[in-house]
Amino acid sequence: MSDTKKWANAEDGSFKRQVSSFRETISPSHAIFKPAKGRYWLYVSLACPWAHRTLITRALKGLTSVIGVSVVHWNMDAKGWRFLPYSASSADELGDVYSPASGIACTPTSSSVSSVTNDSQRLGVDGTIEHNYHYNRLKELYYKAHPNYNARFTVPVLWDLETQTIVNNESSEIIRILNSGVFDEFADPEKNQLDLLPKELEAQIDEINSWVYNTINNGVYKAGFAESPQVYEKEVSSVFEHLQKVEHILRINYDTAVSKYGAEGAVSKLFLINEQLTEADVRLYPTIVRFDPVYVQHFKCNLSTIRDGFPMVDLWLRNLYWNIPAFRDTTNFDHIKLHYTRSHPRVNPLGITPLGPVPAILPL
Ligand SMILES: N[C@@H](CCC(=O)N[C@@H](CS)C(=O)NCC(=O)O)C(=O)O
Repeated sequence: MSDTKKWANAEDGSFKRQVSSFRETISPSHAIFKPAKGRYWLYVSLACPWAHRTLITRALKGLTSVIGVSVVHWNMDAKGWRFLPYSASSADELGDVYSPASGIACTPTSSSVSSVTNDSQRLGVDGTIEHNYHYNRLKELYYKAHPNYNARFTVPVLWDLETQTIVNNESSEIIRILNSGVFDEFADPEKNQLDLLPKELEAQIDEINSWVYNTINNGVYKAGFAESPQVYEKEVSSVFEHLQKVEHILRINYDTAVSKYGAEGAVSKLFLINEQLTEADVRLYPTIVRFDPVYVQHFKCNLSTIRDGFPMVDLWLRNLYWNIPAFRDTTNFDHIKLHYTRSHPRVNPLGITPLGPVPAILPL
């Protein structure tokens, strides 16, 4: 739904996120959902930070040829997410469903983004068709899975093509399924060794995820959708307080890495935990990469930009984006900017998309 009123608690003006409904897993011992190549499908928005986690994890784990992807149009209108219309000619240009972002090029923002209209239908640019049933709307998949479904029609969706239902629509669980190793035998052998959630770091990762989710990932939404100045001020202060906490963690890790590898070598070792890429980085990145292009102005998180106020967070961001293809190849600044600025009429009634920042992300 594009109307943010539906999200908010009317009494105190604060934003409450709905709990996801489909919570199954995939494993060899599961009665229904067994691992297999080509059996599962992801439905995502390139704008949505929760869906972005799943695309990054799929690419990092070498699963792009195992799980296909369809991408919704960036504009979420009053009826929710939609796909590009199917036609015989669109079928000839299906796009590469096994690429990191389903064949949609992920480049820095195009300068003409502000003049793109909400009904733009550029196949493989504004989105893809729905490849499996040629549906027009994401909600049709939810109704196919559950004819009486009565909650929100959210992305990401992990779909089972065999039983034609939703396995899971909670991104934090989808990324754990993808990381769990159940698809390793089908994965790109160069990537299937990576474990984003090593047992010995699990408690530390969970601890970071918990405050990062509440105060940063969801914090920017609580600030941006607040319906009273008091709630807004409380939430935006908390966002920046916790960005400072991230800055502090990364500063310590960076100084340690500099003492071992020198200033240049340290950059590629910069992660939230030790010198290791983990789920904690994957879950923080989608929010930070959207921060300067969108959250600063659209959600009024403007006490500072990342690039001006948080040098370590910015360096961490640029390392992930420029040095690890799974992050860059799934980051589409056009979808990110167009989606937020055109899909929240209560926040931005005229739907004018700001031109900056230029560039959307600084070079390394
Ligand atoms: N808990 C879900 C949240 C997903 C979510 O809120 N997705 C938003 C896009 S960023 C959505 O699809 N909203 C559609 C709607 O609420 O109508 C997850 O992390 O997977």
